[in-house]
Amino acid sequence: MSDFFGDIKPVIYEGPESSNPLAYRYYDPKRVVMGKTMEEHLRFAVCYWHTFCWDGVDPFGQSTMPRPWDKPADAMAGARLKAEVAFDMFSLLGVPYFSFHDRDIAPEGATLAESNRNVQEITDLFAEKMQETGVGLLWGTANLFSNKRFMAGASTNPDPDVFAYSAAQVKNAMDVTHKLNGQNYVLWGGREGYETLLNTDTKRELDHMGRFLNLVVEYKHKIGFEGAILIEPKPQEPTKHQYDFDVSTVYGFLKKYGLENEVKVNIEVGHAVLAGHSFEHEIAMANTLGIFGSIDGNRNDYQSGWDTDQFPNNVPEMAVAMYYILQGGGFTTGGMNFDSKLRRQSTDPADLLYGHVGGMDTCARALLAAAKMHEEGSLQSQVNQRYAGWDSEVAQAMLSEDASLESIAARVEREGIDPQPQSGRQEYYENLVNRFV
Ligand code: XUL
Ligand code: CO
Repeated sequence: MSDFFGDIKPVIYEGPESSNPLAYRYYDPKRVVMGKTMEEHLRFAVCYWHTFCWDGVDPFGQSTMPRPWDKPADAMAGARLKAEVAFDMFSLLGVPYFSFHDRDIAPEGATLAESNRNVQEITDLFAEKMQETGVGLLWGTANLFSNKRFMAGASTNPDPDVFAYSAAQVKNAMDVTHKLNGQNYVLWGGREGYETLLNTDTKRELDHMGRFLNLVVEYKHKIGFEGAILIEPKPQEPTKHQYDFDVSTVYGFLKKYGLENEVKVNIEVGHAVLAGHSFEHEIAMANTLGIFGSIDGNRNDYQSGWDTDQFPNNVPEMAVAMYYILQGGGFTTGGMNFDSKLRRQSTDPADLLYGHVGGMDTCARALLAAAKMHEEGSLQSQVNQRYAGWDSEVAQAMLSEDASLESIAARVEREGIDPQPQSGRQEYYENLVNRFV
C-alpha cells in the first residue's frame, strides 16, 4: 500500500441517512435489483488516464496537481508507483474494473519496441495486482492521438507508415488486454477525421479506417480474444470533423465494411451531448441497431461546446439512460467506465475519491429508479398501447413482402381510411417518469 491516500479507509455502503462524504449512500454492491446484484448491473470501472495522468494543465495555466509519480528520474519507477496508487484506489473504492491506454501506464521509449516492452512490464505488474485484489480489466486501448506522429490521424493518416505504426501499436495493446483477460478492447478514433476538406481524400481515409478495423477483428479471432471490440463515437474534438460522429454514423460505417456483427459501441455521455443528442438517444439507437456495448459515464457541461469529462451527478438524467440500458438487457461485456476527470482546482487526493463515490452513487440511485420504472411497467405499457394498431393482421400485412404500394393504396380507397390525430401525450409521459426519479 502506498501512502498517497493517507489514512483514508475503504469506502463502504452506509445507506441514504449517512452524512459521511466517503461512504456509499445508494451503491450497495450485493443488493439484488431485478435479479442481479448492483455490482453485476453496474460493472464500474476507474479510468487510468484522467485519474492518474491528469495533472490540471489547461491552455492558460500550468499543472495544479503534480503527482509524486510524475517526472521522476527513473520513468519506469514512476510508472510502478502509479500502478501501486491505482490499485490502492481501486481497492478503497471497491470497484470491480479499470481501463487504460498503453501510454497511460508506461513511458514511451525511443522505439516502438522499447515502448511495447515498457507496457508489457507494467501489465505484468498489473497481472499480479489483479490477482491480489480481484480487480478486473474492463477494457484496454491504444493511444493513437497524443504523439505528434498522429497529428493527421492514425489509420486515416495520408502517410502509410503511420498506418503501419498504428497497427503495430494496436497489436501490442490487444496482446496485453488479452493477457489481462480484458472484457473489451476499445478504439476511440482520436484524430480519425479532418480539419479541412481541401487537403483530405475522405474516400481513401474511410477505406483505410475500414481495413484497419477489419485487421483488428481478424487479429482478435486469431489470438482467441473473447472480449468485444468497441468503437467510441465522438463528433468533434480534437479534429473538427470526426468520422465516428455518433452511434448511427458508426453503424453505417460498420455496415459498409462488413463489421456490424463484430463490433459494438462504447457510448460516452459527453460525446452524445457534443453530437447534439441526449445520452439516452444514443443508447436507444445502439439497442435498436444491435450494437450496444459499454458506457463512458462522464457528463458534459451543456454550455461549453467541448468535452469537459465531468463525473456524473444528475440522477434524473442518469435514471432515464439506465432505463434504456435495462430495456436492452443491461451490460454483458460492457460496464460503466468513469472517463471523468477532476476540476482543476480539486487538488487533494481525496477529491479523486469524492468524484468516484458521487458518480457511483448517482448511477446506483439511477439504477434503483430505472428498475422501479420497469417493474411498475406503466411506461412500457403506454408505449405498447401507442403502437397497438400494428398488432392487427391487416397492419402486419403491409410489412410483408407480398404487400405493394398499389395493394395498400387500393385498401385505403376501398375502406375509406382517414386517420385522425391521436395525442402523443408527451407531458403525461414526462410526469410518469418523474414519479420514479
Ligand atoms: C476522448 C475519450 C477517450 C476514450 C479512450 O474524448 O473519451 O478517453 O474514452 O480513448
Ligand atoms: Co471516453
